[in-house]
Amino acid sequence: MYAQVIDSGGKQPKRPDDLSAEEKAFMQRIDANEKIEPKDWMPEGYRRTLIRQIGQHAHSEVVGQLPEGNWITRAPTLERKAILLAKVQDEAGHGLYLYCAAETLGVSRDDLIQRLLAGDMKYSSIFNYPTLNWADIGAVGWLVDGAAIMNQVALQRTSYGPYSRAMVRICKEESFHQRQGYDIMMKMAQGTPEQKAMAQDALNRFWYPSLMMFGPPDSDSVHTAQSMAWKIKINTNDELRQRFVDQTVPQAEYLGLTIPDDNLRWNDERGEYDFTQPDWEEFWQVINGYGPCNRERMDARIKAWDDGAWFREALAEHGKKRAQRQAKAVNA
Ligand code: BYC
Repeated sequence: MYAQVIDSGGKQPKRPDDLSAEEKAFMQRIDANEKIEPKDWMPEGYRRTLIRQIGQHAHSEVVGQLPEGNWITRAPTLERKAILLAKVQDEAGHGLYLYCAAETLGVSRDDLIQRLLAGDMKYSSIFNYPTLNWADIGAVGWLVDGAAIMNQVALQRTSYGPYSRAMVRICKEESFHQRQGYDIMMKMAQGTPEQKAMAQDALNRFWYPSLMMFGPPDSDSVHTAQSMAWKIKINTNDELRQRFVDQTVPQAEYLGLTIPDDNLRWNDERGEYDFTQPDWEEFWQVINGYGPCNRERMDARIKAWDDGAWFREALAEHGKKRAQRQAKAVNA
């Protein structure tokens, strides 16, 4: 059984009879849960899908530094500032692990970055929403990192070795990030009535954008069926979204905050929560460049790339000179 049947609006995997001998051997390895390594044969579509997903994941980590970085200078205490600084640095590190994993597929980091800056590659929709006050930093850690972990824990079992190993390390750090966000929310929720209102307002604004992080409904997902057949994705978008809701509702209750969804209720029969879907029209607008902060985020990344030009040139010159010196020493 090579291809799983999934209710996906998108591309369907090839039927077993249509696979070439190489593709059949590849699918047998996938079905046996073997990891695929960089030098192994892989279908071109598998390579392309990984470059797309890992590249977009890397970009998300790097762009994701912007909404939180915005609050480093305004953190309420020295301790909160140090914690936030460490978290934002971790995100840069996650970007680097992921760019390295993508590079094993034969694409350079520069190329991926150029594709992002040209608007040809995406990054997570969530980072196109603003962080307006300190409670938002709590909500980002709790909900955004919480959603990211839900997705990434599953991705630890992804079929491509370098991506899977990057995920193991990233997940360890993300769970610290999620807890620091929840800790901020707890302080705010137990603070003055004004602070509790700020925490509630942050939850109101970040709830639906967090649900959108898991991607469109399965019925509109272009890539899920093929990505699951290749075990690049382990779960569908809707499965992970449901898990996230089920995990987060009791956490909100513990904080004494209300999830902004009048239809949210436990469904005894299904053993999970019923909830209102996000506004999918808004999701498509945001990923197509028309969210509240898309322009600002891209301008910041373009500026960072341009400002770093002198350093990249100096590094390349230094490398050349070092190689020349080494060649001279060898020939002497
Ligand atoms: N945002 O067929 P589908 C973090 C696109 S960062 C934007 O379901 P797929 C953090 C999708 O790319 C964590 N675009 O796609 C960092 C596709 O368009 P293209 C980020 C989205 O790939 C700093 C189209 O919609 N995590 O933790 O099967 C601070 C159709 O979708 C989104 C990852 O990147 C979206 N939300 O499934 C704090 C996880 N959703 O490419 C925290 C890795 C969909 O055809 N990625 N699209 O033009 C994945 O697991 C999958 O790529 C997704 C989408 C579940 C996101």
